[in-house]
Amino acid sequence: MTDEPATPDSKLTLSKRRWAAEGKFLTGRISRPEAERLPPGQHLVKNWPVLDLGQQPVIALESWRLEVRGLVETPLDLSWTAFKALQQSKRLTDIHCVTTWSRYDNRWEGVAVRDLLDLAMPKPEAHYVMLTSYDGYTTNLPLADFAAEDAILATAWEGLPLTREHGGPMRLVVPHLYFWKSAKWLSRIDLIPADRAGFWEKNGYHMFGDPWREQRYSDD
Ligand SMILES: Nc1nc2c(c(=O)[nH]1)N[C@H]1C(S)=C(S)[C@@H](COP(=O)(O)O)O[C@H]1N2
Ligand SMILES: [Mo]
Repeated sequence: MTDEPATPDSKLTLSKRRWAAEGKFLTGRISRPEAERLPPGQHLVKNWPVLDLGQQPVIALESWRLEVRGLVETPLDLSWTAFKALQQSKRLTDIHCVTTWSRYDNRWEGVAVRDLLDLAMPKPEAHYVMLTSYDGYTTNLPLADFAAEDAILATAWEGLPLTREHGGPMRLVVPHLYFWKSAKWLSRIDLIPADRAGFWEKNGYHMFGDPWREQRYSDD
């Protein structure tokens, strides 16, 4: 947060100051020794498996929208053009899927979650997010983890547009949680006061899903 807004008491400044004061958005910043890079019970793959509910929606860029709603100062309803006009960022991250495969060093491009949240400005009572996708998929996570420094709304992988099977035109990537939290074909982000279960979370998966604590199922 090096860019200081011109007006010192703008809503943006207030919002950022509040996040800093609450220590928000810090929990996802993780640097681990190389020996702990692979979470317990995981094995490395070189390919990139496809996993979803079996229905891969076709979304024309002209009709694509991303909505940010709920406990925010500024609800957003972005077209593809508006989304691509936002600050573009790159991230290099690992993937850890609950089905035990991990994949190192994925190069993503897109919009950093933090940059989107800076526009929407979460209210103080926003503590969780519910994500909804074009295939009807939902998943939940704490706002602080959604806003992790390396979380990105990705439109490209390894320099190429994200393919439809992997969630194109845009998917979320939250590297420090199991990959089921990384919604493909994301269409809507709801900021909510308390945790609610998404699709897999209702079906026995863990509410948080930390790979290093092997939080695979709700009783783990
Ligand atoms: N919209 C949507 N997102 C989704 C899913 C899904 O079924 N629908 N599956 C999740 C699961 S369980 C995993 S492991 C990853 C798989 O992403 P990939 O197919 O790109 O490997 O997407 C996650 N995001
Ligand atoms: Mo998964």
